[in-house]
Amino acid sequence: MKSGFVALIGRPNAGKSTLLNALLQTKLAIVSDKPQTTRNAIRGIFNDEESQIIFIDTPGIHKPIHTLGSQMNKQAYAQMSGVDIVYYIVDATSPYGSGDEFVLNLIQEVGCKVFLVLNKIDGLTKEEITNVLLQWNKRGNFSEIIPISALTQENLQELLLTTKQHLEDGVMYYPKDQKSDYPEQFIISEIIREKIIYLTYDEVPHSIAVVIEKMGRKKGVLWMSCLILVDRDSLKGIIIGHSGNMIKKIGQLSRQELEGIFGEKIFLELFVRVEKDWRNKKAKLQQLGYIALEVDDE
Ligand SMILES: Nc1nc2c(ncn2[C@@H]2O[C@H](COP(=O)(O)OP(=O)(O)OP(=O)(O)O)[C@@H](O)[C@H]2O)c(=O)[nH]1
Ligand SMILES: [Mg+2]
Repeated sequence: MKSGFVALIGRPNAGKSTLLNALLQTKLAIVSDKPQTTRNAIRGIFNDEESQIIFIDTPGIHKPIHTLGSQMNKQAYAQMSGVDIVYYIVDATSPYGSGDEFVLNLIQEVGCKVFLVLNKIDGLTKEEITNVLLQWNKRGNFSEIIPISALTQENLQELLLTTKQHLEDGVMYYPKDQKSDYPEQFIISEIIREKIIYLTYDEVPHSIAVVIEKMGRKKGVLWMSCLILVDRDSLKGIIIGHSGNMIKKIGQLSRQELEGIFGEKIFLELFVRVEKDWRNKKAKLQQLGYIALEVDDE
């Protein structure tokens, strides 16, 4: 059987997490229209009769302004080595700029095959797709260039097929029925974070973190006590909202989705706490799982 590791690399908002979910046909990573949504490397394990492919979603590479941002970049860089293929995912509808050039230069240095994945082609005409393809073809050396739409799932079978053709025969790394390797608490906190990103604007989505403090079962109801961290006093009021409206909405949307995932009734308790400047505090970032313990920042 064919097996191997594929890292999904690119700038924020290129559609990496949307692609991971589409390839796995499951929501493993949260998605939003605001950049810098993904903060961790997230593994999705694809299985079929002839292959096992471990796809690794990563945070979008960007110019960091906090320690959190530089750690997110580090996580993306770390996934570029030790994999069989890097998918370099770009938004084919947005013009080429200095951010693309920066990531492209990094990508040219990786020691494995690179597929250029031109995403969001649902927004382009055939002629525009051909033009984008020709322009990108001149910019670098890619093993394959594949236009796709992660959103409409156009050309994803082609992407999978080509990927398998490039992988070697290998072993299975995970049991066949396993789709990911993160703990339950991770997806719960991510879904709550996704709802906050959806409901808030400007700096707010970037300034929050969610921690599951306690979970349990009482009288057939799964209850979760969750803490929303904000990095300054003024944001506490925004998350709570007028007469508690915002936190109520966050709770409702999160509960709806979590009940769908867990298939049972959920009671969600949300608290907000100010943790000043948490995005620049290494110990806090470690506690929140945004810095792997073995990573040395100095
Ligand atoms: N039209 C269109 N939109 C897409 C496509 N793929 C992703 N999007 C949208 O692009 C936005 C960003 O998608 P994400 O999957 O969160 O992007 P990402 O690369 O994971 O972003 P970061 O986690 O911030 O690095 C969302 O609004 C998606 O719905 C696509 O193929 N077509
Ligand atoms: Mg993402």
